[in-house]
Amino acid sequence: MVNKTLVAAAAITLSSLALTSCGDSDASSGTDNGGSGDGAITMGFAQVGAESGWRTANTKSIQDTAKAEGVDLKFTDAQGKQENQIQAIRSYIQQKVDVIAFSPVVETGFDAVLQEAKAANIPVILTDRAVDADPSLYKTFLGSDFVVEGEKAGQWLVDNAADADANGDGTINVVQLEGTTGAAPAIDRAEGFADKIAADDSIEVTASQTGDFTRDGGKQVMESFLQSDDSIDVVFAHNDDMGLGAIEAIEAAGLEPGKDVKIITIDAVKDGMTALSEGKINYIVECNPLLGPQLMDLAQKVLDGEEVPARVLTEESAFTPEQAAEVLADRQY
Ligand code: GZL
Ligand code: ZN
Repeated sequence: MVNKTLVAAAAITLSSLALTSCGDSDASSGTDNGGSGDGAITMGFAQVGAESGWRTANTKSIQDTAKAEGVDLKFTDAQGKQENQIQAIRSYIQQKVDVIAFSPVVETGFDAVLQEAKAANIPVILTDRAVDADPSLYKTFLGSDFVVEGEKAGQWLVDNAADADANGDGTINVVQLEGTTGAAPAIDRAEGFADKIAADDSIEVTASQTGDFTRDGGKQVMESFLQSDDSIDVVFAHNDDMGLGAIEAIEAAGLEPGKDVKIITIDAVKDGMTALSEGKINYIVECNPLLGPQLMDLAQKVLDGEEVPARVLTEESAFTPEQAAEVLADRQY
């Protein structure tokens, strides 16, 4: 049986961290592996936060699928803080869940807690973002290829360079709104984008700063870019939310987003696709957040002792304004 005092102490510590947790947090109901005792899988999921439309859609997919498939899901929102994610994973180890899954807020600093999970014989599944850690510490990594996403964004700009020089000064002046510093999507999308635009030396990233994947962050950084540079042609935002914030700043500066300043973003959430269909964004590279079904399927296979691929890629596309208008109605997120 799980040691109730220990679990109670862990639960108190976690709640004092103002972590939001839902699902059945009463581990004492379980068998000695912390499971719900009726053979269902008990999964501990440590989520990054609720920073963007993508993240909330990702959370919904995981929670809805767990419910539909009878997985006993313990869920925490780390509010963007790595120490909260590590605490949550430690609490799942103490609760002896069957499997742990999480999306690492940043790439580094998870080795120790992954070692602890391995020592406790609890398999770990990475979803969405990667870690810089020994791959033997997790069973598989389910998520997008962020470098390819950055390459798709860069390639679109190279293919559309002719009308990207809005101010006609012969250079295509790009400002970049980066995702969370140290996060795999921020690092990889910047890398992929830079690789592709290198093909055209009239395209130059003249400023680049993190907006932390939030709408407000994108707006504030774009305001500062506009104050210091009146020749911006293109904004490359690592996610729709920062692109939507940039639109607010561009309009406040009396400029027309999508025309005076071209905008390229990544995610393809509903609000982004709506702005794209209105021509305020020029191109969106999709990053699929609906990882719930694949995650629960992988967890079942891992617990059945089946071999799973070390890397499972998600299917995703990219959209122009015309294409967005066609698909907007039946988008799931
Ligand atoms: C990408 C995901 C990123 C999204 C952002 O898979 O990690 O984090 O692009 C989200 O919207 O905040
Ligand atoms: Zn120009």
